[in-house]
Amino acid sequence: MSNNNFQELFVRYAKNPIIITRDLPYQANTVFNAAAARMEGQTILLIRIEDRRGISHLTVARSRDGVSDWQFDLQPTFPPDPEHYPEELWGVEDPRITFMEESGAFYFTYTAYSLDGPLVALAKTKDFKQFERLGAVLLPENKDAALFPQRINGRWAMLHRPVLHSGAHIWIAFSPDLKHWGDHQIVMRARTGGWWDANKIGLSPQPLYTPEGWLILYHGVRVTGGGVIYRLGLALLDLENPARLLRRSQEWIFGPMETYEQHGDVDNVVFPCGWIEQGDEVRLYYGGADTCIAMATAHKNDLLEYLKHCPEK
Ligand code: BMA
Repeated sequence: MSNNNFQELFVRYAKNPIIITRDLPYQANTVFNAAAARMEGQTILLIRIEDRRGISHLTVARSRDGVSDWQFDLQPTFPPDPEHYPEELWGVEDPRITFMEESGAFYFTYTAYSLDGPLVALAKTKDFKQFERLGAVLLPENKDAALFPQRINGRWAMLHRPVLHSGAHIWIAFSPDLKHWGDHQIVMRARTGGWWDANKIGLSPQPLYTPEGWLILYHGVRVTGGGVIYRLGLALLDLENPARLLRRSQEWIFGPMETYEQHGDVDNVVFPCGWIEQGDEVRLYYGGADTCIAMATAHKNDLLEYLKHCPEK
């Protein structure tokens, strides 16, 4: 008998991928990396669509059950606006939504692809119909940012991922007003050498509150002779001081295994930008091979239990 029946923490939805380019109401190159939120009994995905020029925009998709019958906005919901925001010259990408309890509004970070490289921009909405831009908040080269849902010791906090001489690591920044960010500190470094998360890591979806700490899912980018592989690991940050890393998985817990994750515009990529909680279940929405959107579920308690057995840091 095979003993090869390891239980995965995240279980793929049987009918993945849940959204492909042909589902869209207009022509495009690909649909992928989507942010996720729940609003008025619906799952909202803010999906990244790359048009046939190569420029990305964001479009809203709504579904009651979060896996089928998606209603798409008929035109790009959040197109780049380089006339007023020059940093959006080559598109807007990879949003991460955080519902801010204090203002009852959804804020989302996104990557603005500027002439000088990708940078972190911020926008706000209450209904996913009208949007207010807060502009560029962090200089290039920086991406993979997401806000925490509440003030921490009086200040807003955001994880982000600048690219530096030593590699690409996850940092934290603080702000009194969501506009001006400072007090930058490294939270988690990319490992080195042969590790799956050597040299380049980045935050995946927004941080999730748990009584035991902020639950973090991050991607590691392994460079191989055959190209790069994007895989995911877990970490836990201190609730009161999220600059403090409590636990970090050694092994990756989710990686490209299915055809729709292994083959596409960019092979071997799983890239989540959003997850939502429904009871104890966490639903993870991720881009597969930069070409489709897929979903996988896990139990929050299983993720925390797994982390308890991971080393401190
Ligand atoms: C990253 C981002 C993601 C993309 C990934 C794999 O740097 O650009 O949007 O999914 O690369 O191509």
